[in-house]
Amino acid sequence: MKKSMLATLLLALTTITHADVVVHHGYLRASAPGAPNSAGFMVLYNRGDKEVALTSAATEAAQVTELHNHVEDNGVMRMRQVAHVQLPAGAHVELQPGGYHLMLMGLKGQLTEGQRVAVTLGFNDGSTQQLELPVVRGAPTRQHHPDHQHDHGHQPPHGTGHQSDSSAGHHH
Ligand SMILES: [Cu+2]
Repeated sequence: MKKSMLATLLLALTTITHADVVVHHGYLRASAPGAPNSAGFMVLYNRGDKEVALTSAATEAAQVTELHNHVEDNGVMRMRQVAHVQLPAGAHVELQPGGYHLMLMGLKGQLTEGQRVAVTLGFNDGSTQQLELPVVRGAPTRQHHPDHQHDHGHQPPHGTGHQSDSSAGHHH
């Protein structure tokens, strides 16, 4: 009994499993001083044979934690809150910059590299999963480049293959 508890604890230090969902590569993005928000990313692997949905996330580090996605709206990526993130059976679903993410809003303190933050995930089957995510600085982010539109008036002509016409004009 004790042995299995210890094994569970040791397992918990690396990967915590519940509801057949395994979480890999989880982290929270370090925040700038005074910044109100941060985001969390991870890979969720549903190793079960039933679809599961991630329906909530919570952490003491922020007032509110929402599930967000990025959607393209007229060429501009915008964040939208989503009610759930579907995890099909056998699938890896990535929460990553520019896509699904945990949105931490109203940070109670700056998130600095090296911290570890407890995060609780909730699933649609009523189960929850406790994570302890490291805070990482300089994680890959998708930059929002200002849209640089090239002028459309100078598109190179296409399809003007020069036919070499050796008949050199029509003779009457
Ligand atoms: Cu967001």
